[in-house]
Amino acid sequence: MLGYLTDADLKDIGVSRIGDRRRLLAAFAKLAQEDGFRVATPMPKASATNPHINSIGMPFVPIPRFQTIVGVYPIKVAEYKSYCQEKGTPFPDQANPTAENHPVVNVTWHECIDYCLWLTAKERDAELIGDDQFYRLLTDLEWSSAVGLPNESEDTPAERSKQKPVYPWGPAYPPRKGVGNYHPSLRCDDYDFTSPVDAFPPNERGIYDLSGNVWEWCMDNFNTSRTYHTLRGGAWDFYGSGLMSSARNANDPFGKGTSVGFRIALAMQDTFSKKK
Ligand SMILES: [Ca+2]
Repeated sequence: MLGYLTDADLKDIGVSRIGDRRRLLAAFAKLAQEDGFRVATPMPKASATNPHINSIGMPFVPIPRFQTIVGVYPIKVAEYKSYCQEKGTPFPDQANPTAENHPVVNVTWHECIDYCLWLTAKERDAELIGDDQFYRLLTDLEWSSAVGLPNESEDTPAERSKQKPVYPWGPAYPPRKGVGNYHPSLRCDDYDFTSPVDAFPPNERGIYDLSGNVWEWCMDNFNTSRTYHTLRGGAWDFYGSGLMSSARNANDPFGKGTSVGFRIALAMQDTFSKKK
């Protein structure tokens, strides 16, 4: 289980030394500590064409190399509004024109973790997920798997950034029309700010919006200073090499931005998304 992971285990999944380990453990180590043999709860069955749909209607699909299943879309405005209403917290000012099916922005890393904890507790209470399963952000390496990158051997997201010079749409820059929502100067889409999460075709794993629209918070710290957390995917206000599949960005976990949102995953606690 998560609390007993060794440094080697954490390094294996990309959060060793760079992960906010204490926060991760405190946040998710709610697991019953009884002695004896435990049977792991099976992960929901899902495929690229037949996603698992959770209790609030979110689809999840598998990714290569990990047990984790990941959200097909970033968290939408409508979903985050429902959460804020249930929690009694104010919905963040989106600053720019948006709609219910656009990704929510202006959320801090810590607020995204709180969202994951809320959904985990909700589905555990309803006995829809086991007490060895939980929602969280994707790890940096899971995000790479989702976007189609091979295994990356560098230790930190900062060191992995832009090491593989390919874009989600192919090897050549700039993007052609209709592949994603990027900076208005590229003239490859019709959106000045965010766009609906399903405005562009999904990748071969059935995942939408990994490239462009909004940066997505990941679990991991960016580098060994442990000051900033990792962002992936580029956004509506970005162009250039920052749109590479392997590009990483970073921000203060208490910071927020009009082009920063998040995507969630359903993971196993006892292995913390150990490789298959
Ligand atoms: Ca655009």
